[in-house]
Amino acid sequence: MKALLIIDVQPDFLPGGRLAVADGNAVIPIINQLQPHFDLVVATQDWHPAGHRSFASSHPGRQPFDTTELRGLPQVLWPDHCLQGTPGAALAAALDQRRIEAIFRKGTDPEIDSYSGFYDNGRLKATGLAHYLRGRGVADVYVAGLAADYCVFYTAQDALREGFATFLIEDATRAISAEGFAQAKATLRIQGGHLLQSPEILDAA
Ligand code: VGL
Ligand code: ZN
Repeated sequence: MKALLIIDVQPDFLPGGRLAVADGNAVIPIINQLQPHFDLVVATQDWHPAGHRSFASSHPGRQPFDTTELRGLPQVLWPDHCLQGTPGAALAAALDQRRIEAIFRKGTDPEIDSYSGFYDNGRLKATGLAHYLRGRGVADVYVAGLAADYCVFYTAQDALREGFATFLIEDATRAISAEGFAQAKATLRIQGGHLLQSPEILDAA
């Protein structure tokens, strides 16, 4: 069984949003076209409480995109984004939600960031996604969405660690930093992940 994981396709990560990823809208029609080619489609939502420790606004004197440490882990300080229940945290209106069977929310613990759809950054708590996928007989996990160098990358890395054959669909993601994504791709290759383009799925027999 093949699953498509749609990561954080939320207005706050799209142009005009609070943590906009350049050209982020481009992933939506590709993801919509991809969905019927999978046995299972799952989405994640970044879903932060007000005052989350990953927000620069929670650290007096610090600016968005400064770096610091949180619980001993390196942490980028982000603009406030994806506040629980706000329009910026919804799934994007243009995303076809009909085939999405489950939505996993992350970043809900105010004290720790959570890039991966599987675990928080300290791997202290699981979201339940790995068990869910195994329970549905999934062996192959394809990852798409935003942002390529953060939540998509961390999700793909955890999928590998959890023993899934893992594929990152390059044209179905966009990055905050091009260098960050180049590094992420190199890391995934070393760890046994696969990189591919959507036509390889769409044009397959
Ligand atoms: C993300 C930064 C902060 C993402 C989420 O979805 O890639 N990036 N929170
Ligand atoms: Zn976040």
